[in-house]
Amino acid sequence: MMKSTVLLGVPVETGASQRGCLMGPASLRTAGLPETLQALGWSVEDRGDIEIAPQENMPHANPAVHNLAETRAWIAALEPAAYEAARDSRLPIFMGGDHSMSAGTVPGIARHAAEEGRPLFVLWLDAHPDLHTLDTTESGNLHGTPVAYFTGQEGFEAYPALTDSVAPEHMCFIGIRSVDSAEHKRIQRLEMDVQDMRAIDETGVLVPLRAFLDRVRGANGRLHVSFDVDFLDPGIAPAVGTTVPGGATFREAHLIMETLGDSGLVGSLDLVELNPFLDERGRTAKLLCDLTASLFGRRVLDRMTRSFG
Ligand code: B3U
Ligand code: MN
Ligand code: MN
Repeated sequence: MMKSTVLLGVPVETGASQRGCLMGPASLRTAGLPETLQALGWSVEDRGDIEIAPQENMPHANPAVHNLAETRAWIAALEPAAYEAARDSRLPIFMGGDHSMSAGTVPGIARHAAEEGRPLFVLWLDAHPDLHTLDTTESGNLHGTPVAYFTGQEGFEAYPALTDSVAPEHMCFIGIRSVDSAEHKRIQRLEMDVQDMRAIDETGVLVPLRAFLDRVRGANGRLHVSFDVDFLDPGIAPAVGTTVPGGATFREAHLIMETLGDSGLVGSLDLVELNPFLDERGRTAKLLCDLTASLFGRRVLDRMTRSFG
């Protein structure tokens, strides 16, 4: 199990506002993700891409909601696949694909964590909190719903029944800078740990990150990291359909990934919302690959840490 990873491609784009995330897994492979991890001493098992069968249209009371049947099918396919990837490797990577896929990967990881008797914590690196229910989403783009679903909020009768949820107090969001009013109310009601860009400007990224990692360690928790490309500033990561100005810098992002790697607490990773159709000569895919390398132990110089044995 030591330094073993399973890669799983999730070519889903029906949750996003624009097409193109379908090509995300291929782009990450082309950027050399498997070889990069191997060069860092990891054994890599690429399980290829998950597929779902064609779906019949499934209407919803909220007329904005679209591609509901596809999302439901992706969740149903991903929950067991994520569970198995976590059971079989130290740190599986789910290569998206739009962020609706986390409605499948996180519950699968949560089931595995529950079997281990450990609470699951989730770090959400994103411009958006993705905290809509099917009733509150205005765009109807279902990549805006995974967190509300896997934290067990009401209004998800149309999604598969949730076996294992994530406690709202086990969430931490960093990079948030685009919040709809229904999401804002939910953040306040659930008292979630949400670090917006102002917080990062005031304290730097390490203060909230270390506080969260201390909570995970203190609870003997397992940590899932969900990395949305729009967490990054559009100037360094153009390949995403929902760019929001003022994102994380190159150095902030690497520092976060290095700190996460040093902690030894991360048990699984989503790389989501990469839209290669919008990329410039592969630069966003390559950046994601390098950020993943930082999480998996690549360092410029050694430090007194030993995260992966
Ligand atoms: N909250 C908006 C915008 C959004 C963009 N990307 C995500 N959300 N994940 C919405 O459409 O739900
Ligand atoms: Mn997102
Ligand atoms: Mn986002």
